Amino acid sequence: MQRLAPALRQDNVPLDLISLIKTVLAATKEISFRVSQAHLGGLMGSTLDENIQGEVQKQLDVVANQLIKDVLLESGFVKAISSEEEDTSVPGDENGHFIVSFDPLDGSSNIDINSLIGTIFSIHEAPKDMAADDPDIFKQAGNKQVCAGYVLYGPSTMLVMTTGSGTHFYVLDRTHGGYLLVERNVQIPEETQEFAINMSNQRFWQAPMQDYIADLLKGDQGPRGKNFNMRWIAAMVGDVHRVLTRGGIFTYPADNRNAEKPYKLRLMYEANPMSFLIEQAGGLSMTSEGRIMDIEPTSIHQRVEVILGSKKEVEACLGYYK
Ligand code: FBP
Repeated sequence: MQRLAPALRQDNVPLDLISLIKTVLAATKEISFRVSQAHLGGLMGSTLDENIQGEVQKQLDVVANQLIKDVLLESGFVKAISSEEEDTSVPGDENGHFIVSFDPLDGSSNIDINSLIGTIFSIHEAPKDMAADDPDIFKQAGNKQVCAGYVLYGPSTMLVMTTGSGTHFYVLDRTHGGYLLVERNVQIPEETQEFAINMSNQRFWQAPMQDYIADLLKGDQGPRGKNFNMRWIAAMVGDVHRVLTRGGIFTYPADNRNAEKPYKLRLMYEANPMSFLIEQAGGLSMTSEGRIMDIEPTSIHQRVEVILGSKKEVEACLGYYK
């Protein structure tokens, strides 16, 4: 099996980006170990602090954030970082060629139940004409990402990544401590009979989503003429990995629980990187109004609606919004 660096060189990835990717992944190997030992190391449960999103931080959120932040800021490759666990963007090296947005541990509510969690990252080139401490340095659309990926901490630790030449699967080989390529250019089936949504929010959804899901639940007795199964891992990394592996539709739609906050998932370090991976695997990743990666960001923690997965099923869902 091919190791990471030769696999990236085969995709003509520039050497400085390969070095940055290896830097991010070095931190994920440490996180993978800490996650597996969390109970033994007293790292379960929450801290007393909240992040800027108003979420109580888990101890592992803080540990993972610090590990990634430290290796990136001392690498020399990074002009600035933005993280789910950092209130503002953090300046790095003025000569850094890249900026990195990341969710250190996605699916935090799964930590205490020993379920699937992961690290999500998104890399853009750093604007040369902006200072490292300029908060607008991250106002770049997802369609300008040069790399995106996630590491899933599950039965095996898996890396799923794209640099614009397809979406590839890697597994962390614990014998030599490196990621090995296990599947190149994964392709999402266009059709599916599997959907993922948090059904407990149903009464808060907009009418088109209510109608779309109602027709899925009618199965072969309804207008879709086939039965659909439901899955919800409550960690985007897990639900998206299932979609990349066997197809499906994953959505966190707008809802009216809180008029100030109609959306749940964050654009910069959840929706954009997942969209790059999904599109590179032949799927679609949209809001009910357009392509997620064409959204011009306004803030590093902004939230968006997400409807992604098997091409024909996402199109079917969007048909209800017309
Ligand atoms: P964080 O855990 O990083 O805050 O991410 C948000 C998230 O956990 C997603 O990974 C997941 O898809 C969603 O929230 C689950 O939402 P809910 O709690 O409504 O099931």
